[in-house]
Amino acid sequence: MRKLSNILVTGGAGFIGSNFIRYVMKNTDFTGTVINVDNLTYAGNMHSLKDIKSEFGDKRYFFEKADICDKSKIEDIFKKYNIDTVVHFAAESHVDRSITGPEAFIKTNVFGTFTLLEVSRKFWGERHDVLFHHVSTDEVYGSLGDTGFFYEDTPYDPRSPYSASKASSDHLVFSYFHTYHLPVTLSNCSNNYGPYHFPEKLIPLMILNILDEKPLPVYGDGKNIRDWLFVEDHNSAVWAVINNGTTGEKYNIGGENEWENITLVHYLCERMAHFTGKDNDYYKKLITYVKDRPGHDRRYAINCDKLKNQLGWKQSVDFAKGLDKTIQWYLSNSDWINTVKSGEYLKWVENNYTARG
Ligand code: NAD
Ligand code: TDX
Repeated sequence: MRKLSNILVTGGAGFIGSNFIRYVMKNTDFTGTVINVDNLTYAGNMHSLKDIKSEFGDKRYFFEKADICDKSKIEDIFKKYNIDTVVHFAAESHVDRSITGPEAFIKTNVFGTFTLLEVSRKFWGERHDVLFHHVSTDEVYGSLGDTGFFYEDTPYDPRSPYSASKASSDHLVFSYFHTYHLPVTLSNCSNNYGPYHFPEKLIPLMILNILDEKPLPVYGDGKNIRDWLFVEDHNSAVWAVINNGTTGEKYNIGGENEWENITLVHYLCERMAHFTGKDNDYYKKLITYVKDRPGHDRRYAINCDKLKNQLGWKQSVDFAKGLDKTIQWYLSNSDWINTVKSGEYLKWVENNYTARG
């Protein structure tokens, strides 16, 4: 087990990063300090960490507003907090946005990761008791047909500017391991869902549109398949890797839980009807097929035996429970929803769906 003291979490105001900080502070025996570095793009939300700030703020939890591309600011943060661990979540994360505006993805996901690697290398020198953990995605492996799984040694075949930028960052991370012996680990995870998920992504978008009785846009024929994992289970896996993973290695993380989009949307409509006291099929009339996402990957499916066998990880929340928990969270957190809706989100949805027709 590694000794982690001062963990720099990038992108900690985003969906998975904020859940990670909550998981580490509340569900583990970690006694050190977390420094959240985030430049608060449209996807960053300080409201997602209100409870953490009031319980641990300025004692064991610190926030620094900074762009990961800003080398001198990141250097200052490394010095100020004597960082020994980096858990790198910060990214532009939405495939649709990468299609309409790829530049930000190259900047943050490629150049930002490079900047963090450079600062880590310089600050840590030859140290072995430090770690750079890079959080990546299963999308780097490309698209599957009806059968098969992504394994850790599946060749990379990214199809969208988003997945290409994540693939580039993965390669950079391993290049720093091989060239400079920087201690690194990497994880490639499938689709997450859960509380604090920004409502441009399928599940929270559908939940909020159902609440407003707005159309539920399903891309193409609705038969694309994703593997869904509750966000806390992703974070327990990242925690297992940074504590016990082998440097220079990558670990797949997945839910072993494949759903066709249209089947998932039907199920979501039924669960929402259950919670809002409507007839089972009431919300299904909102389902609207729209133009497909260009280059839409057909199927993702992850094999995560390495993580399970080598690090003893297992998921703790099955999909039915996790989805109900998620719906209930959105139903009881209208303050959070309102902060999100007052920002850039609404503008983007309007433009995006007008464009898609
Ligand atoms: P998100 O979009 O919800 O959050 C990203 C966060 O990064 C935001 O708080 C944003 O403000 C911050 N950020 C963006 N650019 C930055 C910059 N230049 N400097 C500093 N901060 C910046 O994303 P997420 O869904 O939480 O994803 C987190 C990570 O997990 C990403 O690396 C993503 O590729 C990966 N991932 C996500 C999923 C998923 O299903 N969401 C699955 C697998 C892997
Ligand atoms: O309105 C929608 N209608 C629809 O049919 C949206 C937003 C999505 N979809 C489809 C596209 C995908 O097949 O649903 C599926 C899931 O879409 P997203 O939620 O946008 O996720 P995806 O593109 O699969 O990528 C996600 O998982 C991997 C995250 O956004 C990435 O950051 C992560 O790396």
